[in-house]
Amino acid sequence: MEMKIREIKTILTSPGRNYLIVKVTTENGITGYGDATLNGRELAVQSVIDNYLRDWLVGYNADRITDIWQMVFRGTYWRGGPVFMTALAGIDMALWDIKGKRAHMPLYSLIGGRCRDRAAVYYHAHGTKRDELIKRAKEMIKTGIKAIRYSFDIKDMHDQNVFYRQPHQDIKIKRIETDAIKNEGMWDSEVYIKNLLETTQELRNAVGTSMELIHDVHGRLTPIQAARLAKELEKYSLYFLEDPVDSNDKNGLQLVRNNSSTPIAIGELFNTIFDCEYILTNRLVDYIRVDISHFGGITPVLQISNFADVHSIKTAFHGPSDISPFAHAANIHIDLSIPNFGIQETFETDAVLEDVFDLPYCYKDGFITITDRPGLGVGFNEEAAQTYRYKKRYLPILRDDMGSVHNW
Ligand code: CS2
Ligand code: MG
Repeated sequence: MEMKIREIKTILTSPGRNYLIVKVTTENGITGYGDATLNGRELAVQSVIDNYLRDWLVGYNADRITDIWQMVFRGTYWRGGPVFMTALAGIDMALWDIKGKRAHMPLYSLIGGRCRDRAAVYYHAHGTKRDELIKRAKEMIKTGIKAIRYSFDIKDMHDQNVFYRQPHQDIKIKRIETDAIKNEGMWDSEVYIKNLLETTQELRNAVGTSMELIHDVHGRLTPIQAARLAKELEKYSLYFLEDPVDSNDKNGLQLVRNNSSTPIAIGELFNTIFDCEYILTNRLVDYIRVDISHFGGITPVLQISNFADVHSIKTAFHGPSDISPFAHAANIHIDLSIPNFGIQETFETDAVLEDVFDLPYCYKDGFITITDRPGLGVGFNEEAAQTYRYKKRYLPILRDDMGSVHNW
């Protein structure tokens, strides 16, 4: 049925974190929302949608999601990249939201129906000190959480005022940091490996086998360091080790694989199916964890999930606090309806988020479920969103003790 796109609008909001939301409205007044948040580069994505995609896509039939996706992806010739794929993801999610609302069906029904009643999740557990982390993990077990991604800050052995920053923590630690623009930290891989092994041993002893443990290396090790680490970690039976090497280094990943049976997960930095194709066909990972907002949306995530399934690889989609509830909801609909779902990353929700978003999902005993509201099922209060003003932020930079830039 013909159902033309009448309007495409972007909304920036910051209830605790910055989010860029895309709103698509059809001629007959159905609205769909999608997530186009790219941490630190929200304004760049907004410009692609407002200055490029909007005028082009208004007037197209909103029902033809695959055609619109192909047109924007292939038709633009210079394809891919996080900014462009995030813009496309925002549109794609909004179109699926519209389709669901029109059909009066939740997304999971539209894409094949549920394969399971609930989806297993993992939370982030961070401690500035090791004993703090262990205390936190034990508290989490009591609340029913069954899997954590653990991280900690590391005190420098020579300078007690310096901490090595662990992946993506907003905790204030003394670094070379001065403001939101010059956000720089220090890094030493050997100090990190030593601390990680000690921490993992203590954590495993403390939680026993009652908790699955995940660690995110954030692509900070060389292949040989990562191979050594993954081998040493075997005895602690991690659920998976994430991004042990730079995601672009496929031969480096192969080296880790050849030397260890620790399960590996990768994918949050990939933007197209072509970025993952070699890794999946060669079974270099056990879990694929693409980010629905940076990978072009629901349409390609369904495609990559099927492709991974053919290679006996499960999913563990990226689900940090820096993507909005529209992306989280889309993840969960897919988690519930694909055969090869593994685990879903999530985070503890800040109450302020619910001033703007009416969440359709809820967590219980380490699992997540979603309501049967149509489309993505997320309610969005646009007026409330306007009151949380966007705050410009940059991602941090890491440097080693010579001052050279290191992967963050
Ligand atoms: C991390 C992310 O969740 C993860 O696995 O790697 O938190 C990542 O650091 C952020 O999304 C960056 O914005
Ligand atoms: Mg990660």
